[in-house]
Amino acid sequence: SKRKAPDSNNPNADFCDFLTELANYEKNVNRQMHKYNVYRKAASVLSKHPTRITSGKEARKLDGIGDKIGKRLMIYTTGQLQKLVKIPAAARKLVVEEGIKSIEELKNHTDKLNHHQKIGLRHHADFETRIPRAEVTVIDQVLQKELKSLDDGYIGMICGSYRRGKESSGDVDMLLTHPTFTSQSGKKPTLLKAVVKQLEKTGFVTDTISFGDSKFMGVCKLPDAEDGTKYLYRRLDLRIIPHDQYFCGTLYFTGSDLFNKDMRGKALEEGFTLNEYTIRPMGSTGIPGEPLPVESEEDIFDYIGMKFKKPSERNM
Ligand code: DCP
Ligand code: MG
Ligand code: MN
Repeated sequence: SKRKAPDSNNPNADFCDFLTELANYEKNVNRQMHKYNVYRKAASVLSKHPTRITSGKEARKLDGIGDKIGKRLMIYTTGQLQKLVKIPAAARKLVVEEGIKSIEELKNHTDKLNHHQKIGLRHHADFETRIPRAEVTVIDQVLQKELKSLDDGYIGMICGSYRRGKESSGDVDMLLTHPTFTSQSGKKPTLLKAVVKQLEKTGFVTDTISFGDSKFMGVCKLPDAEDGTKYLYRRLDLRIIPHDQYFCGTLYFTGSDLFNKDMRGKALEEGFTLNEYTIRPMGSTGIPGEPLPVESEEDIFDYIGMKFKKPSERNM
């Protein structure tokens, strides 16, 4: 991963990249969502600071940057932490507790890792490599074809950073629905199971990290292309949402996460509660009412008096 040198737009750009990297590490490897949010917030605050930060003390004066992050930033400038950031999963702990110093060494100690961490270690180099947009497009084609082969009713859309138009993605996020699955019909665990089973059968899905009734997290890989191009292993997230909740689902799953937070805040100001399933009016009692009818993402923006933003305008 490349870090930009400080530039005139953001004199702390390299610090911001570093914090974003730590944030993603906490999210993707350690699943520490709280730490992830803390780092994201710090990066965002720092990106708006007009001058180059030169000391931990100075950093700590900023809103959202505490002792720990201030210290980390200063250690980062001395280059010590740059090495540690590259090491995945339980590695940091092992580095400290067992004296294991490299990925290669760690590969001989997999007994200390759980299933999820083993997958992370096995594919750690691949997972660190961002997915070019063109490859996500090919993945989309594969997924659409397999959905169709199962049942014409499936609707699948890749959301996340890809739908926001990003030139590369950290993972692939597909949202699924099916007309026979509604909030009234109740859970249909077989619908997602059938998809994953099919994708495993074709060899496209190679690993499962976690698998619930409505959410699959795993690993996929495209078959080698005719011209010999070999693809990397990629993180794949699948979610199935009831048909009548599809647009709240696509809005949520398209993000960005910060955009979602902002929009949920605006909804609350306007007296609505918005989540990945529904938008509901908040009564004067503070108890949410019945879900409002939603026929499109535009409807959701309309309810809360917000000008519609295309996915590419949601990169916050
Ligand atoms: N999401 C959210 N809040 C979270 C996590 C996720 O609102 N804490 C939503 C918004 C994200 C979407 O889910 O855009 C997909 O999550 P990802 O972690 O895959 O994020 P992106 O796809 O946006 O970025 P990346 O390219 O890193 O995958
Ligand atoms: Mg994503
Ligand atoms: Mn994802």
